[in-house]
Amino acid sequence: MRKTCILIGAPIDSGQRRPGCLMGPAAYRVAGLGRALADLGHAVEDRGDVALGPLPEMTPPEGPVHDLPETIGWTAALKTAVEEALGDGFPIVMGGDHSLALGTVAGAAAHAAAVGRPLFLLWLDAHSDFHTLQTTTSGNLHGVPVAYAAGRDGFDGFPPFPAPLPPERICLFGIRSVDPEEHAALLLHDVSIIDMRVIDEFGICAPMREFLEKVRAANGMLHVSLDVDFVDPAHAPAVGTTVPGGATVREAHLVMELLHESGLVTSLDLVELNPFLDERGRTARLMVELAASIMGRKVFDRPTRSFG
Ligand code: HAR
Ligand code: MN
Ligand code: MN
Ligand code: MN
Repeated sequence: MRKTCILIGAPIDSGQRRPGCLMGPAAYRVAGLGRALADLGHAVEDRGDVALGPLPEMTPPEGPVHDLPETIGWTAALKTAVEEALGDGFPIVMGGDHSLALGTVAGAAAHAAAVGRPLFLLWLDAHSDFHTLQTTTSGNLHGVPVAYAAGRDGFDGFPPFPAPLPPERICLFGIRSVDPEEHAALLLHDVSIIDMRVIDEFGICAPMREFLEKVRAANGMLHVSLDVDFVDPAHAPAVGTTVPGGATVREAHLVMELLHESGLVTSLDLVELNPFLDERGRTARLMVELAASIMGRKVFDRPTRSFG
C-alpha cells in the first residue's frame, strides 16, 4: 500500500557522551533514504531537522545523569513532531541517539490515545533501555526510553508520559545486554523479552509472529524503534555501543519483511547511527536498506505467497 512517508531529522546526541550521532540525519539523506522510499512508490515528504526549543529551567540533578535539560527539550520537540506527522502519514525519524525515543514514543502514544487505539512498541536493540534517572549508572539517557514509555517512576522533570504502555504491549527484541537494575525491574514487569537466546533457539519468525498477532487482535498501532546495535557489529560498525552476537543482515531483513507483511507498523525510529564511526557509509546504507524492507522492498516480488 502506498504511504506518505514523513522524514523527520533528529540530530540528537545528548543521550550519551560520544559525539557523532547528530550527523545521523545527514548520513541518511546522503545514503538515499528518501530516494529508496520513493522508488517503492511511496510519497516522501522530508520535514527537515527538528529544532531544539527552549530548555527547561532546572538545577541539574546530583549524580551521573548527563545533559538532562537538553534531553527534556528534545523530548518535547520530538513528541510534537511525531504526533503531528502521524496525523498526516507515516513518520520515519532519522536519529540521533536513542534518547530521541523518549519523544517519539510519547508522540505516538498521544496520537494513539486521541484516535482511541492502543499503542504497541517493538524495541529492536542489543539493550533493554529500561533504566530510570535513578537507576542509570552511566547517566546516559539513551538507556531509559522504554521505562518512560512503560510509565515507570523516576522521570522527574519530564512531562508525564501520555497514556503509559502496559508492559504486555512492549516487546524487547534482540537484546543481549541488560544491566542488573534493568534486569530486576524487568522481572517485575510483564514486558515480552525476545532476547538473542530465544532467537537462537526459535529463530526470528515464531516470536515475531506471536507479538504481531497480539497487535492485530487489539487493532493496535505499532511503533518500531530500530537501534543500529540490534544488528551484529560485524555488519553495522557505526555505533558507539557495540555488542557482539547480534542479528545477521538476513535476520534483520526478515524482521523488516515480516513487519511489512503484517501491515501493522505505523511509525519508525532509526537510531544510534554514528556516521563518524562508519566504514565508507556501509552502516548508513544498511539502515536505509532495512528501512526499505520495512516499507515493502522484497528480494523477489512473488504474485502469491508460494515458492514454486
Ligand atoms: N545499559 C547501558 C547504560 O544504561 C547501555 C545503554 C546503551 N543504550 C543504547 N541504546 N545504546 O540501546 O548505559
Ligand atoms: Mn553531551
Ligand atoms: Mn537503544
Ligand atoms: Mn542499543
